Amino acid sequence: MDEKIYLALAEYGFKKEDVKELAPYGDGLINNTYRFVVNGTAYLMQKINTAVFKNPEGLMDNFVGVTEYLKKIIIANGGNPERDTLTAIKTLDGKNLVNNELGAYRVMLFIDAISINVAERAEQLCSVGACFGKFQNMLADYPADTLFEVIPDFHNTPKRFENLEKAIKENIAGRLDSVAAEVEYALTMKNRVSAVIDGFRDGSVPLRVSHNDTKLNNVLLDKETYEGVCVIDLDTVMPGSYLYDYGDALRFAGNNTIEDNPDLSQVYLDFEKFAAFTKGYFSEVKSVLTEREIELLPFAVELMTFECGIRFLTDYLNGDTYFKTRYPEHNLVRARNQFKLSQDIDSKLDKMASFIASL
Ligand code: ADP
Ligand code: GN1
Ligand code: MG
Repeated sequence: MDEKIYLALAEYGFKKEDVKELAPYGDGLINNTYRFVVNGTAYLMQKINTAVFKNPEGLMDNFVGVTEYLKKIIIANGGNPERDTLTAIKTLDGKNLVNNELGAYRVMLFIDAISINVAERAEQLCSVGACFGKFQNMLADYPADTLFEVIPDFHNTPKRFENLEKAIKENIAGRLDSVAAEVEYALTMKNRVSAVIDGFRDGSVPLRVSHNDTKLNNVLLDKETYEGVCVIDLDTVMPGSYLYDYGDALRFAGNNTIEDNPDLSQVYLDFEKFAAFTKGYFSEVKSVLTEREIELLPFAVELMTFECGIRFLTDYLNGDTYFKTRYPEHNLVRARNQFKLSQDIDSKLDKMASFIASL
């Protein structure tokens, strides 16, 4: 194990000889996560990816601000504040992270629950949808102006589109010739990418505190019941839109398969999964959504899927500098998968809207 991790752990008062079972954990695409045990208590240490998160102090201020706010609500509702949300551990000198020549590291309590990448049964997603809906509910009155904007324009799809156009023009990694079909499809979407941003501008879509990274593996599930326990990976909590969270969640959990399956015949929106998630989600947020938000829900799923596709494609063209990859074509495989999915969603928009209306 990297000696730097032990040095960072020492800043928390954890001596190397007391640290047991230290091993990499989880499969996020951004941070490096390790689980370890000290005196019978399990923790996670994360090395924060500072190429992505340029201000880890601001990020951790958000993390602590949001989790302390959530804990108050959880306690008031009779929940468990150390299981129903994350808990950051402070360093010996009272800081929320270690940030020095070793890198940026945080430690939090390990929650004894699991995360999955594909739901085996559609019904499991009802509780996941409710978990995300509840998260939005609990943060509805959070003072948004105190949140540091961790990654500006994170879900500004027109900006993401500009980044793709720049990557096409620059062709840094010399891969443009191999992605002609993907680029052709992406360009056909140009005039549809501003739906949410336009809503912010004309006031029909409210700016809300949102999570912004609502992948299925960013929610912990009870090991036995598969009920949603809590929403994790709070790095991107920022002012945004509920449409981002709903759309991104279904981009990932609504897919019949994982986001990097190269077999495109398996990639499609599983309508049962969509319906189960939406039902759970609606049970929590139905009364707070505006008419325009409800109207845009189906398209938000397509938009977030397309956006993720162009982010993978952009990273492929730029030489794989953002997302973790395990093989050279990994980002391209992901982009193709997301594009197949967004096209499939496009063909189901009416059916999705009818289902939402039925709720
Ligand atoms: P990334 O930004 O790289 O996705 P995450 O914060 O999502 O990092 O963590 C990666 C994985 O580690 C999660 O998908 C989840 O499986 C697991 N995980 C994260 N935090 C906890 C926690 N407090 N308790 C248990 N598991 C966790
Ligand atoms: C990243 O951090 P992780 O693995 O939960 C990314 C998301 C993408 C996702 C695609 C900060 O999520 O925006 O949708 O990969 N997070 C960041 O799998 O860029
Ligand atoms: Mg994650």
